[in-house]
Amino acid sequence: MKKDTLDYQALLPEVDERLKNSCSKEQEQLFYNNLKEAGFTRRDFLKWTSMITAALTLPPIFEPRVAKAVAAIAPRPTVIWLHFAECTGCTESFLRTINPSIEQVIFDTVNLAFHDTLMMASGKRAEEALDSAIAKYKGNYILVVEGGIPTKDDGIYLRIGSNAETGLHRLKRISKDAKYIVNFGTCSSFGGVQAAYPNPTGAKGVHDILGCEVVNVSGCPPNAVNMIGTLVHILLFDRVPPLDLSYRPIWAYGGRIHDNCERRAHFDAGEFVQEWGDEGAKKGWCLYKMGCKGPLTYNNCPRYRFNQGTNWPVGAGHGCIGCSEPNFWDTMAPFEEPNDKAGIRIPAFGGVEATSDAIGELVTGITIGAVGVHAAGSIIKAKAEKKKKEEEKNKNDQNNTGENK
Ligand code: FSX
Ligand code: SF4
Ligand code: F3S
Repeated sequence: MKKDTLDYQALLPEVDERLKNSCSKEQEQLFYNNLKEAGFTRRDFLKWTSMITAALTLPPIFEPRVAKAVAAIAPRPTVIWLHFAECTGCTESFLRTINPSIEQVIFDTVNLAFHDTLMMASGKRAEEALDSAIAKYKGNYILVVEGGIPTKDDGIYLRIGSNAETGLHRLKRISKDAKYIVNFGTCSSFGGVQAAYPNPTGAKGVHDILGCEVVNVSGCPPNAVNMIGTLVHILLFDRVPPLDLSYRPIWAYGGRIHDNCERRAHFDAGEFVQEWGDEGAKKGWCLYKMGCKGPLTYNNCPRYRFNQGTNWPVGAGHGCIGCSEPNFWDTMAPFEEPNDKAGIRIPAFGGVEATSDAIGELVTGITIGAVGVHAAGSIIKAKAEKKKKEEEKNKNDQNNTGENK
């Protein structure tokens, strides 16, 4: 059953027992050798361990345990990674980096029994490898799913492998004996681009088809930290992390983009980019008016970013398009216009709260000019009144003096 909390402190003895019984010195040695070969020191690994422990919102007492689990648990978890209707961007996001990443080194040490894109074998040999992995690790493998699954007309719009098996049949057959089902990407989580209106192939996400517990590591693509962190959680606790209503790990998707965005101060100050390449864009102002869906999107992109932490969409100058939300192709479009139906109140220039329609007028020169003229007019009027009062007072004083004479 889906859980939205876990008492990690109470799980500590269980974790220790598990590590005591399932770690191997040989495996640990092998792991550190692999790290070294990839150019990382133990210190690099410990820094990474602190990062991932914090990302998983675990207390620091778990840091050495995370390190131990990642390096030494044996046998390594078996992963069967299937592809359906998608662009393979999720695999790319995870594995295609200029230099090897620690995530890759860790992934190299899992028992990857099947991966359409990465494996050497093809055709019948690949299918045989898949069948033998399912038989050998029955009930014990982690099924990673990438891509949406066409369901219309019994799934005939996606056929895979030398037996031309439909994606729908393949998912049902292989998920049956999986211990965990982890969906990498918005396509396997919620259907993705192929499920966008009018969804001609009836594409769906895995949970909508199977109805059982899954973990949705959504994003188009998700970042590597969210993918590896979810696997690390399963490795350490032998259970899935607490999940939100959309089956996404709360540790990764519990925070809103908008609340962690580096441009947020500009939003609060009412400083918005008005058109691509304008002064505001050069100054890194908020992209809300250029369609940023950060206020509607839950993900940790501002913190962990992509391409080994280099950058993320908003950092690169485009708004968030809400790629980790269910049905974002339909609900978040048009991507370069604000979604006024969401009823988000945004601050106007100078931080005064206004509706997003009103701000359009407020930040134009005409309205600012009008406010300016009004303000200037008030000051002149006040000064004139003050002067008039002073003149009247002087006149009265003079009259009084004359009378006294
Ligand atoms: Fe979908 Fe992944 Fe978007 Fe692409 O495979 S989540 S289209 S980045 O690659 O599934
Ligand atoms: Fe950042 Fe977008 Fe929010 Fe602006 S609207 S602060 S760019 S997330
Ligand atoms: Fe996607 Fe928005 Fe992050 S578009 S990658 S959720 S910044």
